[in-house]
Amino acid sequence: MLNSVFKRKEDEDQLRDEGRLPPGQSLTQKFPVLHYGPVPSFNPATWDFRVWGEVQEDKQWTWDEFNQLPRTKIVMDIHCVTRWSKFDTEWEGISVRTLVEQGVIALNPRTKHVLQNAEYGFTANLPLEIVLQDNFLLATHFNGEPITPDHGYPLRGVIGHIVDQPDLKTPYFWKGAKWLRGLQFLTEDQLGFWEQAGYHNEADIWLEQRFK
Ligand SMILES: Nc1nc2c(c(=O)[nH]1)N[C@H]1C(S)=C(S)[C@@H](COP(=O)(O)O)O[C@H]1N2
Ligand SMILES: [Mo]
Repeated sequence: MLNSVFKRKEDEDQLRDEGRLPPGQSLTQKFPVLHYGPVPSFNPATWDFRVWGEVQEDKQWTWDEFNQLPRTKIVMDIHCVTRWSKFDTEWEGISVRTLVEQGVIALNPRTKHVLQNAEYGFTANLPLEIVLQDNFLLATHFNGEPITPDHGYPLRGVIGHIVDQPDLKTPYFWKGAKWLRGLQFLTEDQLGFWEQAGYHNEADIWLEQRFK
């Protein structure tokens, strides 16, 4: 027990030395669960994923169809605004940029923003630029296993820091919506659930943009 406390501190100091610990954050070995409201149940027969708004053609996929889309794996450090950081987390799922590159999603030239739409009307907004980066994924798997119900099963947005790509903009982890059901593409920004509640719109982890 005491050993693991010292180990945590040691690991944290090392990550700080490596420049991987953003200001005001501390390392956790756990994976805390944070959200507003209840955990929704998943029915593969009725679940769908929608893409709409400023796209040339709206899309709608069943769970089976969604799982035929090309898959990507990334390793990221994730940083929660409540001050925990978790390092070297592995996510597998669907990259929005890949869908755009392969013509599965055809954006309008004026598209600038994306609103993740989740169960119970929860939303999280990001600039299109960030959604198309390597560090944003529509994730079905965490560390090789399907995401657990608490963490967003069957699908969630994830955003984090990729060590080898330090120039990618990295917002706090709340900008990934759990129980994700669709992406709404927009010309004008629209604040998400936590952003309307006073959290920072850009939410850059290095600039410590926690609240407005
Ligand atoms: N659908 C939904 N997604 C959500 C939230 C929420 O309330 N509802 N909260 C966000 C917040 S504030 C955080 S910190 C992360 C937490 O993810 P975790 O529970 O997997 O750690 O989920 C984000 N995604
Ligand atoms: Mo959060």
